Amino acid sequence: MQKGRAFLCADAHPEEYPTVQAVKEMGRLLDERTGGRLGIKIYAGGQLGSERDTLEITAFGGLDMNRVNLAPLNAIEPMTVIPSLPFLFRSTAHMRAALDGAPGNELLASLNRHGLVGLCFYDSGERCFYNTKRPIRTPADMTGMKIRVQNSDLYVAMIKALGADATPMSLGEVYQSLVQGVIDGAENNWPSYESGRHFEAAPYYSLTGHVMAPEILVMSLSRWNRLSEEDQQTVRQAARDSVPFMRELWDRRVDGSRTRLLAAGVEANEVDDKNQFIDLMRPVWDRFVVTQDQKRLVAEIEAMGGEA
Ligand code: GTR
Repeated sequence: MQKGRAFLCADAHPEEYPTVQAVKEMGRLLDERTGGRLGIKIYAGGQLGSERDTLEITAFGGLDMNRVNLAPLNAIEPMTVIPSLPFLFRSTAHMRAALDGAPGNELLASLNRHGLVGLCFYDSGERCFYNTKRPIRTPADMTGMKIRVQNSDLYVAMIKALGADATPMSLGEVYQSLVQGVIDGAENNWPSYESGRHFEAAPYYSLTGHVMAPEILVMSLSRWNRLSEEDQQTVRQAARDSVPFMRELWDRRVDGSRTRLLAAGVEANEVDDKNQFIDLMRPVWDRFVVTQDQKRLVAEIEAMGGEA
């Protein structure tokens, strides 16, 4: 069968990162299931630009696919703030149940009105604070700290609620900014903290686990509309089938990153009382959950079981 042009996909992470490997697996499945007619070529390591920029290009049809975090979508589609709300998910099982179920499907579909097709969610674990100065045990330890956040008003509000200063910037700028003291810290999961080498400059990792927002794989709606219905089904199914593959890689990678970083001298600490963080951060929900649809979806997710 004739080989078609592979879908071009961007990812901010390096080649070996689980998100990149998962999209490659999806490409392998597409290739296998269409006799080589469909496939994916992935540009890893942020070589095509920041998540915010590549998302815009994808929405305009200049790029076929993009694997991003939900944060840069927050300004585009208000429903995407929901899985990013601090302390929404009670556990990994709860997060997975919500995203695999009706709430996840509704969120994926909400992107259609913005020139994007949501294909699937990938895990991103728990985001925690890390910094160059000291262990964060209480919110007071963060007073006045300059914390890098993703380009999302919700994240800016979360940091302000803790009494720290938020500095939005793209992932690619974080390492240099930590080294040069432009920022004091940032927040992310263990694998990103490792792969960006942020731990070298910011060795204090404090286990706040304040956000469990997933990653998302999106496709350009204009590219999608040029596929036959059968190919659309094949693409959707291959994306879905790459999720369990990713979760397995992810769980192993979180353990691996944690073990390697602790051995490399990272000082990880539990916070004194998570409720102090919850009490300060939870009120930002009221500012970002305003529409009836958002409120309904939050209630739906909160009512779900899934805590294993
Ligand atoms: C990572 C995520 C990236 C990016 C990054 C960031 O956890 O996988 O897509 O959003 O965080 O903080 O910019």
